[in-house]
Amino acid sequence: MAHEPEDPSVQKELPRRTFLRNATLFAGTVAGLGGGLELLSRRPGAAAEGTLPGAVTPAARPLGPYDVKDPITPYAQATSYNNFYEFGIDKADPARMAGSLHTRPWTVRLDGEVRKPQTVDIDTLQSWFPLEDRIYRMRCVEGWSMVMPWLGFPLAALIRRMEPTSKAKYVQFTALYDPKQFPGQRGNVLDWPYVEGLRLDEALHPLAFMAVGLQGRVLPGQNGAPLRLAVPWKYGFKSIKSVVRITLTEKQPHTTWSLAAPDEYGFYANVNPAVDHPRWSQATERRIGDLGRRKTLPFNGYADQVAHLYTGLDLRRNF
Ligand SMILES: Nc1nc2c(c(=O)[nH]1)N[C@H]1C(S)=C(S)[C@@H](COP(=O)(O)O)O[C@H]1N2
Ligand SMILES: [Mo]
Repeated sequence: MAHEPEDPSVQKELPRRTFLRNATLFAGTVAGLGGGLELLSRRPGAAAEGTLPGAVTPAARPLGPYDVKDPITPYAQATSYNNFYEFGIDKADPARMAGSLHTRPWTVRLDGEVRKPQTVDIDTLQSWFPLEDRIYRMRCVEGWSMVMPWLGFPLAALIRRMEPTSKAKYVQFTALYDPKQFPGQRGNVLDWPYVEGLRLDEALHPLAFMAVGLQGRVLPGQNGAPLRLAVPWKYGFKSIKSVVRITLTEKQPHTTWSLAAPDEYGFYANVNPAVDHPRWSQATERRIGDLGRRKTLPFNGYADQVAHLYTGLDLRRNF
């Protein structure tokens, strides 16, 4: 199984996608999540509970150093056009199926090369950090992109709290494995559970973020509730959803897409318009909501902030 190119000119037999088909389904998913109002009310400048649907427009606050100025992708589109293969391979499957995912109670295992391995409840984990807003670009390897207003905390804050040993060089993330909740896991379209990884210095970069909310609301199931990674300078598949385990490792961890197709998806997966996917160009992308295509930027436009992490690394070989 592989990603599909987004540009219909690449594979003409692909059906045209309808983006708004399931736009009305997200409301039930959001309302059903426990802990959500508490989470939102702890957020500085959060909207009152009553305004939950259509709440805080992140653009209404001053932009911070980690925000992009691009117009944000409408919530209805960001929550109805998704890749989340645990729910199915169609872009509409996650929104349609997300009601089967129960995100409370939920625990996250923090282990590996750390001083004190532990299993922590998601609400406790969230309470460790002040929640921040981040407006990030998200560029899928298939050639489409969105602008996502996340709510969450820097991954670095969590890793510091885990107290890495001197052997820790990488971070491995594991998503939930539960075929009862994830219909896609009843088949073997990918090896389950979905796993991802970062080098420790990448994970400690201030842009690497753990999201628990989207556009001022509790993260919907289809976007990776209750906890998902957001690494905006890498292709979207690195940003693993519905995380249950974070493990510090000495060796480079396995990652789902590079196991599935090692010649197509590398460990680094930095957005790079100069390195084409074997089956399509990565030079351009379509911003969801736009008609035309735009140029893809090196490191998804975050080169000034992250390029230094890769000095001396051949980005063609380490794609
Ligand atoms: N657990 C899990 N995480 C995942 C995926 C997945 O199939 N399973 N898909 C990835 C891909 S390919 C992309 S593009 C993004 C999409 O995130 P979004 O739906 O919130 O835009 O999630 C990533 N995280
Ligand atoms: Mo993707």
